[in-house]
Amino acid sequence: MTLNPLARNNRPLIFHPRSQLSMGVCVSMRWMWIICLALVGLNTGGLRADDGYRAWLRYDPLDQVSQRQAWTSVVTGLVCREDDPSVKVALAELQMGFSGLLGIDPSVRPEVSGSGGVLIGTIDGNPEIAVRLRPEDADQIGSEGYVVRTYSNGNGKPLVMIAARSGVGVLYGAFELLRQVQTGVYPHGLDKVDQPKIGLRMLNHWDNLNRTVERGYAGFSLWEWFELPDYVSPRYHDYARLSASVGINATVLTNVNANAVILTEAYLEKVATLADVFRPYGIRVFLTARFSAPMEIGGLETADPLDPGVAAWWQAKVEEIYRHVPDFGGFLVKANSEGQPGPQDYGRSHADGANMLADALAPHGGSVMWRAFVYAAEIEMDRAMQAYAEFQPLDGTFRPNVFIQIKNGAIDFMPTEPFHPLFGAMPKTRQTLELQITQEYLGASIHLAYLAPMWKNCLDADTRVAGEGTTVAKVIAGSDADDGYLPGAIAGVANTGSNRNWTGHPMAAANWYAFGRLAWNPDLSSESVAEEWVRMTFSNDAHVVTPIREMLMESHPAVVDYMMPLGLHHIMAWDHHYGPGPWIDEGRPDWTAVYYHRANADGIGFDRTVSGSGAVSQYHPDVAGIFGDVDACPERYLLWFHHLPWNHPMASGNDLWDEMCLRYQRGVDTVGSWLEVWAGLESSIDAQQHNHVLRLLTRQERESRWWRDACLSYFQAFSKRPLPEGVGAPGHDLEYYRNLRLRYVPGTPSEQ
Ligand code: GCW
Repeated sequence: MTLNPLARNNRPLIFHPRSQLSMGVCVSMRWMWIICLALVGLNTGGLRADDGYRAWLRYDPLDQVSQRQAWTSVVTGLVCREDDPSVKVALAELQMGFSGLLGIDPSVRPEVSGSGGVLIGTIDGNPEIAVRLRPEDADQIGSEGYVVRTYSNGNGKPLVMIAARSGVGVLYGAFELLRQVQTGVYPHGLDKVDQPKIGLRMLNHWDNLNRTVERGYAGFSLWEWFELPDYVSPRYHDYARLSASVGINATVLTNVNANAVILTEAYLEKVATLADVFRPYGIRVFLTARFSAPMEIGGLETADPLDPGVAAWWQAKVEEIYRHVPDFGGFLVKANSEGQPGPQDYGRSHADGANMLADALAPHGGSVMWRAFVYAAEIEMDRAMQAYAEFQPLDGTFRPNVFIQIKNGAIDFMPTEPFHPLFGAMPKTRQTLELQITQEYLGASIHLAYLAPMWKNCLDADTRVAGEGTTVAKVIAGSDADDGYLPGAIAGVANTGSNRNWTGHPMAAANWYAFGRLAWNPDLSSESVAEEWVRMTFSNDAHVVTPIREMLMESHPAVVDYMMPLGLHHIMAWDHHYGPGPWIDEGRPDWTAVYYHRANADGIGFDRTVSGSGAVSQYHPDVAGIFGDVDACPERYLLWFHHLPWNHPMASGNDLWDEMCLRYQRGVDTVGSWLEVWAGLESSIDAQQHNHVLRLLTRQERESRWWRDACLSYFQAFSKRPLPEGVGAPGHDLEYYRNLRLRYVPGTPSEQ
């Protein structure tokens, strides 16, 4: 079999990011490689121009000569005899990767020979693989996992094998092998057997059909709906490659604030084209379903889920979708939330609505992701308690193909939030953890905030619901055990857009990367994931890896410090959510800031203990005991659960007011310290990337002071206390900060 990925139509441009050269003009890989090496050797920074398009799949020549030689002597060819579409893209990726990393153009041959090489394929598709596997391997790789192992090939020439049960497992194995090479590993002794811990690993795009992206900060939507289905942008392939490289296996193309037009025939043809591109990469397409679609595009008088005509309409619609997309994943639904239509419009329950759609999808193998993000201003109950109150009693009433999709916390993707009490509290229902990769409340694509540590706080949180160790990660992963949780899913609201570098902030790509890696294995540490990303994106040089990894690790705590320390939440500006707005007190109460911080002359914080709103009682008693006890409550959630006097003594020895001020200052100082660190990397990082990040960090430092000054000026009016020593004085009075008005912040729905 010959497979030349460079000759395919619509091939991504990814291999030549430095220029706009298409694959067609890439005649001599060897020459290009030599030129690349020369440029790296010159190391003048200015000569190189990396626009970030390749993200972490850069495949630049390995800088360690001994490592390059070691791999070059192993990759003497690619051994593959399968025609499976996923195996083919794996092969193409390996060719592309090795061409770039090693400067070789390995040929493909059908059989293992004495000269070593990389053997790639499925267990059933190639007997040469089956004979090499260890008996225990097959049990450890499931349907999507892989074995990546180096064997001695008898005559001293090592053979690397990538084996899996499925084509997509082979693809994941290929990406794993390339990751190993990219991060500085040598071939000798390589032995990795792995499979994902969570079955469904999804991106959720909040992309509108006019290509604006709700809370999207990296340009317009990736999906060029008007050009589709005729023109198929090469970016779709590269999106799929990048996503598959971290194990993402599903994507919801459209905004949860849904438009029924996506379900019309003309759009389904476009969706089918995207699904065709994504399929070989193991990515299934889902769509958002607007609950009132039967009325809006179906001409029905009602969307009542118990109306047989409505159910029949959805059934027919689903059949139509499957004619276009045979492996369609299903629907994601935001119903009766923030003005979206839903079953409650007809006096029906969330289960009635979800089950009606689930019944339509079940015969085709599709699922419903039904969001639990519901709250209403008319309800007196603490907003943090409303989703639990609505959904928990419905446990056991949902069809097996319904997943309840729950945000990591009970309010809304705040900079820090305790885990949502629904996790583990619905043992008869599949649950999806929804994280936000896009930085709606964390500085959009302007501020550096590496989110893995925040996500880990949720994934590792011990719900205790089924005994100690019942972490959120375990709940959503589920198990086959009879008394175990049903396998669930994980979803991340995407931070990608039409910007050349995908995510706006060059460092925000780390969040796309980390989401996938943690979805694959929530047990990975944030730090190890950060390190992988830095190595793949920038360099294996310790002088680059260590400082950038440290910056990443410091970033989320720093942003929390200068925005909303000690469990403060929802004190951001109205509507666009970008800057500070602790003074917001108009409009529906649960959209104000004062509802949440409750600052007054006595103190600050939301009392959610049993003597307050009682929200702690929605957790397992052990957890409620911790959160509800002011002395046991982790400080990062203190004001989430407690209203405390300004002079409340803190662990540091400071009182609450001083501690709060010092946290704001600490955040500012941390960002300030990065400016120096980053400046020191100038000669080691591509000039374009370096300058872009430098500009953003400079703005972040300025805006961290804006947050500090605006919030402390506001809270000081209640505390009536001076700023402690070491805390910078605000440059303006409170009125100035209150009157600052930002216009046209990207991603703001009211301005789109
Ligand atoms: O965080 C809020 C956002 C809305 C979003 C909503 C949701 C898609 O401000 O823009 O709408 O959450 O998650 O549904």
